[in-house]
Amino acid sequence: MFDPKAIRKDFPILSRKVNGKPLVYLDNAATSQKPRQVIQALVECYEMYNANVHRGVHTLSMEATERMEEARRKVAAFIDAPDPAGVIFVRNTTEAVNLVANAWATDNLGQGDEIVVSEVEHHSNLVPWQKVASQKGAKLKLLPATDAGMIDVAALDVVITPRTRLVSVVQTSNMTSAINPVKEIGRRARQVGALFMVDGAQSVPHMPVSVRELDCDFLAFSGHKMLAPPGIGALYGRPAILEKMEPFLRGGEMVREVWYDHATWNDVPNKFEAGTPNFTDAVALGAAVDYLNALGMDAVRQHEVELGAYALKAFQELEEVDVIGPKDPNQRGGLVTFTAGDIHPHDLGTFLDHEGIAIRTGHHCVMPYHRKLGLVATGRASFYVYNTNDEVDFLVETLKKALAYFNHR
Ligand code: C6P
Repeated sequence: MFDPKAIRKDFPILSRKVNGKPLVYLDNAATSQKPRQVIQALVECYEMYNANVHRGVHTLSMEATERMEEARRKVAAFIDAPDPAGVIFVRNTTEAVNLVANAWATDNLGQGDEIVVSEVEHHSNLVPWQKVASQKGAKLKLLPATDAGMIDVAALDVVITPRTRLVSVVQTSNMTSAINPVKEIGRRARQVGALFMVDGAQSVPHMPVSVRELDCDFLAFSGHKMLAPPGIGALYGRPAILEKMEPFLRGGEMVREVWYDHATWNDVPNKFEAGTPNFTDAVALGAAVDYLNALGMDAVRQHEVELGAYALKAFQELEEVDVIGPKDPNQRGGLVTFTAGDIHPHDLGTFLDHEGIAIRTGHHCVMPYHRKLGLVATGRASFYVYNTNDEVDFLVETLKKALAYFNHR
């Protein structure tokens, strides 16, 4: 049985106090906390088999290499990738998008070609495309969102055209919480012969995601949002496409043979992992995958749907508070973004922090869509496997106090 109260015991940080109050950590969309099992995997790396990978004939190096490759196989299985060679370890989602922008788009886009993203994208899936578009004379187009903050399928045929070469969209929005109709978007991309990329930063940690089912060419995600350390993430790429791409970064490890004036490339995925990789954190990501698999991703998703539904209902008690995004908890990820009349979210965030509650306030790196809604900042509570209804109750009760305080100053 999925029991968040039992799960909490695996997370040492959750028993600390903040400002003299028990920590209520509701900033999981920014980064998640880490269970003992992941921390222990890191400690074991450094205590038992720390060495450079893919470079030594000595035992430690071979053990470290095997552990990293085992982690790659775990990550591949987690996203249902047919071949672990399609999993490239990167620092985070941002680096994954930049890899595709620099190693695929710069070589494959020309004047008048189109890159399609949506208007709810995180800056990571927008700013890299702005650069390639301006370099190559390509056009950056936006899929609009519905009033509920979900990418509007009605616009697919208009925005995605035979000139479109790449479509890259976020699966679960870190602002509106909407789970976008990515399969349909991918189908339309394929219809016009475009590649299809998915930003899975907020979906892969929270629900079953299958690259086979999505039929995507690229999927990007970050380890730190799924119980692993920061500085490790993955880009899945369809191996046949990765084979044809030029490397992103050049140097050691990504080469097969080097002469003074030229070089040939290593196999995929090593071709895209220049320099010494962050293998200890890759191993810890493997441990995080083990932990999530033991919980079961269907159960993780179910827990967040229930918690989200509970939070949406509880937020209705808060008079001035407006929740952004779909009303149906089944169409949302486990995060609730909100405004509270004229009260600045930073003031609310500071008030909550005094009570030990961590939420995120600001534009959440989704500045253009905030601007489109006429907002400068919002508050956001985001949930994960260890959060409970009691914490939602405490959040709502504290928000009530905050609203009373700021409205009667
Ligand atoms: N969103 C948030 O608080 P990185 O920083 O590279 O690990 O992930 C970038 C990223 C890309 N796409 C989406 C949908 C995201 O939510 C994020 C990270 C965090 O919302 C930090 S800004």
